Amino acid sequence: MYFPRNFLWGGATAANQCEGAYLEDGKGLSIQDVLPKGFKIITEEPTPDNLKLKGIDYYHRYKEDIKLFAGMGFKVYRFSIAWSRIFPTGEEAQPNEAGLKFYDDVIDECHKYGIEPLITISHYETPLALARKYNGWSNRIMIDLYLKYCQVLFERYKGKVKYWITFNEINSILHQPFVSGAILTPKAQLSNQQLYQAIHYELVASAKAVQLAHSIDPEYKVGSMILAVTIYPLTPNPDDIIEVMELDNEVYLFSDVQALGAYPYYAKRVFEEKGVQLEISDEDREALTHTVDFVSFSYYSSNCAAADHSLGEPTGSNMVPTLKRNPYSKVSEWGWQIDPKGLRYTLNRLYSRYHKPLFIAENGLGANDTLVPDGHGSFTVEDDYRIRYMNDHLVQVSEALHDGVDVMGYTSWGCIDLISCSTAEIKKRYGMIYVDLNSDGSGTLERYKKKSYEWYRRVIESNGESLEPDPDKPIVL
Ligand code: BGP
Repeated sequence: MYFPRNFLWGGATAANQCEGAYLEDGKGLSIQDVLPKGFKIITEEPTPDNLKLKGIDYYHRYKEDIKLFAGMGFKVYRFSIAWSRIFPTGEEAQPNEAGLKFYDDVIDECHKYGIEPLITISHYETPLALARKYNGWSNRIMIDLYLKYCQVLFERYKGKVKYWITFNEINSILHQPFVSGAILTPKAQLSNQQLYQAIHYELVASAKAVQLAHSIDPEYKVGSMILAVTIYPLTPNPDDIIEVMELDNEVYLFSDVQALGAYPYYAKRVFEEKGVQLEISDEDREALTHTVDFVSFSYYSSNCAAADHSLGEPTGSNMVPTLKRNPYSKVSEWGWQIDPKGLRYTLNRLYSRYHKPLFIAENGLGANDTLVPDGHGSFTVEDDYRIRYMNDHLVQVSEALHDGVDVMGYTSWGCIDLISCSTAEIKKRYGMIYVDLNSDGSGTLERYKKKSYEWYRRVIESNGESLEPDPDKPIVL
C-alpha cells in the first residue's frame, strides 16, 4: 500500500445530524430544524418530539464518542460547528459564549488523544432566521454575516485548529437550494439568475474566508468541498460524452473558482445558455483570487448519463434525476451505486485539474445493521458489507497515491451512526460505532463497537498495510 506516514485517517460527522440539544445553551433554530423528514420543509414550528432534532445526543456524549474515535486511532476528526450555536439568529453583535464553550471542549477532547480537528464551517445548518429574513444566500448580506461568524472561529481557535472547510458540498445548492443555501424560494420557482447569483455570493464568501483565515493565522489550511458526482457516459456515443462533459462542468464550476481563483473559461457559455447575467464587482473578482489550500470532496458512488434522457434505467437520484444505472456497479440498500475504482478516477481527475492536495472528506456505506450479542456480554454488528465497501475504496485511494496523486487524508462519513441527511432516518447507518436508537425515537443511546471498528483500527495502525487488495478475496480480521 502507498499511504504516506502522515496520512490523516479518521471519520466525519455534522453537528445537525448528531448533536441534538437543538435549543440548549442559547442555540437558535437552524434550517435543519424544519427538515425533520429529510429534504422536505415543514411549515409548523419545530418541536422537541422531532427525531432529527434529538440527533444521537452527541452534545452530551461527545467525550465518550471522541474516546471511541481515539480507540480506532483517528489522526483527524472532521466535524461541523452549528452556526446557530454561535450566532443564534446570525445577526447578534456578540457570539454566544456557551456555544463557543461547547466547541472549545470538543476541540480540547480531540487534542487529548492527539486527534487533529478538521472543522466544516457551514454544513447544511444556516441559522433559520437568515433563511426567513433574507432568503438565505440569495442575498449578498450573507457574505458579511458568514465572515463575521468565520472571524469568531478563526480568532478563537488560532493555534488549536489547523484545517477548515468553508462549505460542505457547495455544489449541492444546484439541487437543494434550501438545505445547501438556506433559500426558501421553492426550487421550481427559483430562476437561474437567482440561483447563480446565490452561488456567486457563496463563492465570494468562501474566498474571503480563505483570505481572512490566512491573515489571522498563516498556518491555517482552508479547503473547498464538492459533492463529487462522478459520471460516466452511458455509451460511447459522442453525444453522451458531451452530455457528461457538460454535467461535469456544472460541478467543477465551483471547485474551479475556489481552487483556481476565477470563473473558468466555459462559465461564459453556461451563463449565456442559462440566461444568467452575473452581477460581479471588481472587489468580488479580487476576492476570488484567494484560492483554497486543499480541495476536498465527498464520494459515495458513480453514475451514468446519456444525451437521450429516455435511455438507461434511472438511479432515482434526488439530486440529478437524469442519472442512470451502471450495469457494472453493485447497488446499496438505498440505491446508491457502489464503485470503488470511481474513487481512484475522481482523485486523478481532481488532481490533474488543480495540482493541490486532496482530502476525501466523506465516503461510506449507509446500510441496515442488526445488533447481535458479541459473546462477551455486550453487543456488536457483523458489518462485513461495510468493511468490504471501505476496504475496496481505501485500496483505490492507495492506487491513486501510487498514481502520484497528493491525498492528505480520508474521513469516513458518519463514523458513528447518526441521522441521515437526505431521509432523516437513523436506520441508514454508516458508523463503525452502533448507536442504540430506533426510528420511533426509542433506544438507550448506548454505543456499541461494530466489527468494522476493530477492522478500521487495524487499518489505521498498519497505515493501510492490513487492507485486502483483492476485491474477490474474503477480508479476514
Ligand atoms: C452528504 C452530506 C452528509 C451525509 C452524507 C450521506 O451529502 O454531506 O451530511 O449525510 O451525504 O447522505 P445521507 O445521510 O443522505 O445518506
